Amino acid sequence: MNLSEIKIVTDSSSDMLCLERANFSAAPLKIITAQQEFVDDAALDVADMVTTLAGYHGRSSTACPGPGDWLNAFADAKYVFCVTITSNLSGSYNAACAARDQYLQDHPDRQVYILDSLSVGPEMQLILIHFRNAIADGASFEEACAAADAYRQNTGLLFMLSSMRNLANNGRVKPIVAKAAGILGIRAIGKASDQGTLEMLDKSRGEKKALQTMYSRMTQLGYHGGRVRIGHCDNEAAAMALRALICANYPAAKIDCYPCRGLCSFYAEAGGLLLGFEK
Ligand code: X90
Repeated sequence: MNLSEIKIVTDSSSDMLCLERANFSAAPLKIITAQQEFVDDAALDVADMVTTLAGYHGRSSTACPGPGDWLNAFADAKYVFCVTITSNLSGSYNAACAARDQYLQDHPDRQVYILDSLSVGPEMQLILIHFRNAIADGASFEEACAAADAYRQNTGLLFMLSSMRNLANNGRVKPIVAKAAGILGIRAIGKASDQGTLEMLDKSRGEKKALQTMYSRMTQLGYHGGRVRIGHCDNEAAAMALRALICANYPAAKIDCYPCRGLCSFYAEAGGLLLGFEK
């Protein structure tokens, strides 16, 4: 199987704008206020969006890609491998499935595989990279899809948030859960549950303690030196500090840090960290 025959597709909650050595496309989510709509694509000025939203006190919400957006992303590929944000927090997966049904009706000879990541951001990136590597290593399309599906069982996502206001306002967590993260100086730490929802684990006072807690949680969950990706919302220092904690014990670990794009910045809010890792 050749990578040039395959389109690797995701939505913008993966924070990925391109994927080396692959035909790649991301269907954008949108961040919406009464005044403005931010399309989460490569052209979005994320820092400007965060500043604008910080000064805006009206209602804000998000919208997932529709089937038409997904069809645009599939373009004209013979093989499509697609990873979506968790179906338990977004309609993105359902829209992608509707797009697949349409695509296969129009082109019965093609193949489309949709994988519900039950996660977001950096864990989606790990799955996308794993699929690409499997194909590059000579797997068939079916084999690489199965490998990505199996791999997903062995990756995890932890988060650290200092505000859960946007998550609560948009019904993604109960207000009572969000309250803990609203207290000044408190960082809420949690993980993506097996059902692809937010599961709270700890409340830490101060960032330094919070990062240590994140590190011990990831080792408890089975991390032992594999690949890691850390997304941060305007908090590179925390991402670097977490990387240093991991490196101190696993000097050979492959760890990449990156700034979140629009959707993750909206929900993780300023200071937030998203940690994807191999178990
Ligand atoms: O369809 C839509 O409008 C998108 C809704 C997305 C809602 C959740 C985004 C979460 C972003 C926040 C912390 C990590 C939570 C992980 C749970 C699986 C990041």
